[in-house]
Amino acid sequence: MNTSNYIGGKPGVGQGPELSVVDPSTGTVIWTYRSDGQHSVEAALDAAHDAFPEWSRATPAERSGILHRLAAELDTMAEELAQAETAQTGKPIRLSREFDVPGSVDNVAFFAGAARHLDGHAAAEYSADHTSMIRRHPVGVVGSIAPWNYPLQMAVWKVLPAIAAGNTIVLKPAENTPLTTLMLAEACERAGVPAGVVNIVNGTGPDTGESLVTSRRIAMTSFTGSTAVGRHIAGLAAANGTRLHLELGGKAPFVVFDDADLDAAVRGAVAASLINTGQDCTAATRAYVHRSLFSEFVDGVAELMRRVRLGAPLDPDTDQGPLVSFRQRDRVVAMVGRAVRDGARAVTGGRSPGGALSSGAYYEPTLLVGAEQRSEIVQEETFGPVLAALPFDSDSEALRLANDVPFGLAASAWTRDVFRAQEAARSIEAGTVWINDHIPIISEMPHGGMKASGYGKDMSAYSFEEYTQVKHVMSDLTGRAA
Ligand code: TXE
Repeated sequence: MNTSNYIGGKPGVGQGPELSVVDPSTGTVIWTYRSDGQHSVEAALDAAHDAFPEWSRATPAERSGILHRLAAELDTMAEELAQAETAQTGKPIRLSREFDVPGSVDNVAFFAGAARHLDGHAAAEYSADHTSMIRRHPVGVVGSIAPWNYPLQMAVWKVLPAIAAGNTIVLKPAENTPLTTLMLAEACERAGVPAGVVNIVNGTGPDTGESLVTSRRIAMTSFTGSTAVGRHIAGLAAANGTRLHLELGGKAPFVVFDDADLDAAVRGAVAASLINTGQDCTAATRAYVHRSLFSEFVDGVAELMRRVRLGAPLDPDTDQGPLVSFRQRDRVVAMVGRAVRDGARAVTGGRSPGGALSSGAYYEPTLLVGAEQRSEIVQEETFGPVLAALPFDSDSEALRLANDVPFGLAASAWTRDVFRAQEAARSIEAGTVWINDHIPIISEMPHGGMKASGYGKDMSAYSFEEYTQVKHVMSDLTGRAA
């Protein structure tokens, strides 16, 4: 039986129910493991608590040195990681090689550097007779849950800021995509991350995930996943009194004003709606286009979408692979079906391809027009290669529609007018607003949402706000204190 967890620096094999990893391009089972649920969570928490005192007192230079070695170790494993990431998710190997793996390595390198910049403030005099020191402490043992869309990057986003700030962590990856997270744990071991600092437990959400987030032995939960599960976890964390960071879904608007560079907007919309087969919480899902450009935009996007090469994930010429699972594909099929029933029209796509690809979880790039603002396809996360285009007549209408959804993770505005761009950046309720681009994601950028997209930040130095707590130390300066 295969490795199912990584606890206290050692791989382990579970005894519980069997779970499998399926290649979504063929439906073939490529890996099985047994989950140990609560048992593995308890063992991982023991290891994380044992490791915490020493790791939290390591100097910034010591932690940073180890994390730099981790970045180098992951870099040497780049091709192996890319192959495994593609095998378990179906994403094109080109994306794994050019985005998932280098993005993860860069994120580790970023936090290796950031680990040396975690200063508090000294010598603040809040009273004439005292001096104060503001210390930053790690929060303790973190219990995190990651999703399946970017398994390695999500694991890195959870683990790195936590351990760079001196915490130890127990991480549960999504049950269908555990492979690269286990490889990350092996890389930690080889890089000299002390045993117990990074622990991985695999299993389902209701079993292993809930055992982790309801444990009184964690100080904090960081969760990335669906809004429904995020809200459930928020309730569990509140009952448990644990700190919480939530990155939930998105429904990013893509606003094209009448002075936009239309070619750039068309190319941008296709790239941003199809990134990772649309299984990206920042993907463009709603294009609001000024009525004067609408039909040209629709024609341009449809034309480029039709040219997208669907194919085997390992083929370097493939632009788009299958969705991560048949369940996810069926979800998209059902959602687009309801949209069409409610009056939308697929200008292109709107179906699974036939022929050789029919045995995989494929779905064609899809452009919808005619959807109502209040309809499900415009309001709810789709997580598939689907873009709905809607016309608007005035700037104020565009900005109102952009904000008229429950989510607020990411958005873009396309215009050559600096004042319009600034107004959009100010008005759109989203954690990230891109101007004349949509999708770049860089380690320095704070990533996180507003509204139903959650709160708190992944990546960037801002993530240390989640993973550290502030302590005030006040000293008498007079020697005359009572
Ligand atoms: O997510 P889940 P699913 C959205 C996207 C997608 C939808 C459903 O719209 O179509 O969610 O995907 C763990 N206690 N996103 O059902 O269930 C689970 O094991 C503790 C957006 O796969 O939220 C996995 O590790 N943990 C998102 C993780 O939660 C639980 C990325 C995410 O799975 C749990 C993924 C429980 N009760 C999906 N139930 C984004 N923000 O990028 C599940 N989990």
